[in-house]
Amino acid sequence: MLEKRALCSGCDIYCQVRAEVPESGKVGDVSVKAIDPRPLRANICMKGVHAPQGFAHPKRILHPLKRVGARGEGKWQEVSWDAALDDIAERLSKVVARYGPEALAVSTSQWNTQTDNGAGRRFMNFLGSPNWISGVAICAGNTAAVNRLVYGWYPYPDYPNTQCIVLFGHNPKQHSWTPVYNAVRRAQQRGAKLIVLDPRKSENAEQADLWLPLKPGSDAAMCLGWLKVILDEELYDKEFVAKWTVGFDALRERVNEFPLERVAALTGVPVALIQQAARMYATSGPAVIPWTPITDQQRNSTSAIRLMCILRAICGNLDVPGGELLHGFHPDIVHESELERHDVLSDAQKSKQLGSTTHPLFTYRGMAALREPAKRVWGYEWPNLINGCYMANPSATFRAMADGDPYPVKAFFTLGNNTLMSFANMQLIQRAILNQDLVVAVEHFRTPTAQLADYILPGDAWLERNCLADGFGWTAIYRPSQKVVDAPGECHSVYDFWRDLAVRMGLGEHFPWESNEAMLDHRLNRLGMDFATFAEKHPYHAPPFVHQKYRETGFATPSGRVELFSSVLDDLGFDPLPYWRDAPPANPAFPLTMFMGVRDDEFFQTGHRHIAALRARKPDPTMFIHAADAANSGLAEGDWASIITPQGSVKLKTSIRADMPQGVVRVPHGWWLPEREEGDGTLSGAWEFADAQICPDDEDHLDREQGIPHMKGIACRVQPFEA
Ligand SMILES: Nc1nc2c(c(=O)[nH]1)N[C@H]1C(S)=C(S)[C@@H](COP(=O)(O)OP(=O)(O)OC[C@H]3O[C@@H](n4cnc5c(=O)[nH]c(N)nc54)[C@H](O)[C@@H]3O)O[C@H]1N2
Ligand SMILES: Nc1nc2c(c(=O)[nH]1)N[C@H]1C(S)=C(S)[C@@H](COP(=O)(O)OP(=O)(O)OC[C@H]3O[C@@H](n4cnc5c(=O)[nH]c(N)nc54)[C@H](O)[C@@H]3O)O[C@H]1N2
Ligand code: SF4
Ligand SMILES: [Mo]
Repeated sequence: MLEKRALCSGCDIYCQVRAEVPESGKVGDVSVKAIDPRPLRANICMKGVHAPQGFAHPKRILHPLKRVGARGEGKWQEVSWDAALDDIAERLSKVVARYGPEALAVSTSQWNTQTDNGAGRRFMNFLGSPNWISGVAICAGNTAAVNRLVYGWYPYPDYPNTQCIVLFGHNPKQHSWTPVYNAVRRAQQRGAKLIVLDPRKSENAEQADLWLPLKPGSDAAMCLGWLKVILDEELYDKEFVAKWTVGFDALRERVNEFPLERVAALTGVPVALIQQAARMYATSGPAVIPWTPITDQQRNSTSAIRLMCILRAICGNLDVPGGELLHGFHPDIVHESELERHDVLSDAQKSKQLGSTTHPLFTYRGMAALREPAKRVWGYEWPNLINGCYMANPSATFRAMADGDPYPVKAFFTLGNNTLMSFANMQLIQRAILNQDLVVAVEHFRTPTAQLADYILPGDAWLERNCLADGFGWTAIYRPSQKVVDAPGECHSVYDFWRDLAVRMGLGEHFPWESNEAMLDHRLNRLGMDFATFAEKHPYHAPPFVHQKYRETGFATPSGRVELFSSVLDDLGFDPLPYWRDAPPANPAFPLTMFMGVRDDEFFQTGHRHIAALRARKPDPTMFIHAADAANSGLAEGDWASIITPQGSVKLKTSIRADMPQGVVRVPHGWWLPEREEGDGTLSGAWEFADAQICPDDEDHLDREQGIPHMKGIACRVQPFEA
């Protein structure tokens, strides 16, 4: 049986798997297996194994659909790919002529479509629109941007050599981010320490050397506490601090505002445990603080992420074996940042990027001071790590779409992103989409977002395309994914979408690569190989790794050092030091606190609920609650409940759990019912179950610098559901 090596994009960790090519040539007959089946080396989860059934589902869209009824009514007509793109180009041209190119906004997932190759941003840059948003605004992309402020790149943990791992909430499981789960377990088997900070006794907390049950949303305060211990007890790397940092004295002064008693009150964790953990991190290294989505989604996000950067740096963990490594670019492979061509978008258009004035951190304006340093150290001005460095602000973009403020946005493309349900304030997002002259979704299914579109274009799937992946620009390690079967019907790659549209918009000269494969060949030409040869020969390809490169080049920050005191934030008018910002005053009408999270093993985000074998394991959306809170709210196990915030309410089933602390409720992300027919006004259940309708995005719930929503600790109340 012929086998191919593919990268599963069922989630954003991209396991490399084996796929047997079926005689039928049909995706539903592909068998997907782990490359190395040994325990703790089998990088595969049930979503990878069941992916073929998902792609062969009868509801998959195989031909472009044009809306013929009202938005959301569920009336569609099949049209050809060419007819759809001709009409889209004509209507986009009208929007651009009337309102300017900035009236196009795009939202993508960026990881699940795999074949972007920088083409989306390239299209927008040549067209003239800065208004690109993505799920990466609240997942890893924003972390990457904040890390660049501190030391100029986003470091990657050296799991095989580390002696201590700190998980701030992050909770990889056997069926959630399996390779990271395996890497953490193997490090523990070697004797590495594990510290877990989580309000809940999570799966990782159960296996940790230390568990700190902090209050939701208090991670930044906890980091300030750790710094207090580490500075007071002189546990930091003095030589590194003296030679390679700026702002240490100012940082010390700020940290002194956080005596441990204050930190204990803010976090709910006893002083002795804070001390023990800080000492363990600082003394049992080399240590890693792997990326965590938890602090990507908090009111104090920028501070929390910077504080983790500062801990890494001053404890001597940057770019050393067993610590966290600054990869830089692969010198011989054309990276996506280069293909995106941020240089061609004029300064005037860049300055129109939505959110630039209010929450600028990851916008063009926020990142501008890092251009020259990036060029100096990494040889290129525009490193777009995790695609997160030059984004518009999502909330500002939805406001412009809905209300024309500060200017109208009238065309919206969503690619591999269930936009309606994937940010905060779903009420606003629906208004925003309904107010558009043109909405295009590139999708597999008629998701709640796609149901509001004018066109749904059928996307190909990971078993049906070739791709080249480098951890979204995070690492210099490239891995190929080989196409196993042909895409069915008229399913196309997102590269095809951008290129075919560019040609129709008069931008064809900027897309000389006629197919995704031609683009991949171009990206590899400096290696002297085409994609097919590369994919046969190299399960992965990486340049030799050099540690502590900063000794030669300095760091890619304005000062060339690790900026404990951020010159960039200072120039933008923000507090240049990490700080703590309290939650809004308590409201007795909302006595509990909820967080979004604890990913369902069976599904990735808003997807996968159409796959029968997975859905059978988890048929309903479920909230976790402590027994006493359930009893006080009149709820028993299995009861349907309403979870209500000032923003809205959702319906979830009650699960009484011993791992939940009293006062805290877990809300699952991304529920809708793909089996429910369209047109009943609920968008297939999204308006009953999707968490985005209870997440607010007012200023109290947005991080100041980035403007991303607080999802870890929102005041709520819970009551039995009444129809
Ligand atoms: N309210 C709220 N918002 C959130 C979160 C939350 O917890 N609450 N979580 C955030 C986080 S951590 C993340 S990572 C993001 C994730 O946001 P997204 O990356 O948008 O993830 P999904 O919800 O899986 O939506 C992906 C969509 O792409 C489609 N799709 C899958 N594969 C392909 C493909 O190969 N081609 C095409 N064309 N389409 C494909 C799927 O059918 C699905 O509808 O959401 C963020 N947004
Ligand atoms: N099966 C499956 N796997 C997935 C995904 C999926 O949808 N399904 N999604 C993938 C994606 S995109 C992401 S981003 C990751 C997310 O996965 P994780 O990184 O594991 O994050 P969550 O599952 O959201 O929450 C993890 C823990 O955070 C704790 N927590 C809640 N609030 C706080 C807080 O304020 N501070 C701290 N320190 N802890 C808190 C929760 O109790 C929970 O145990 O999972 C990835 N893996
Ligand atoms: S963890 Fe599962 S869904 Fe994610 S890439 Fe691996 S096999 Fe695919
Ligand atoms: Mo995520």
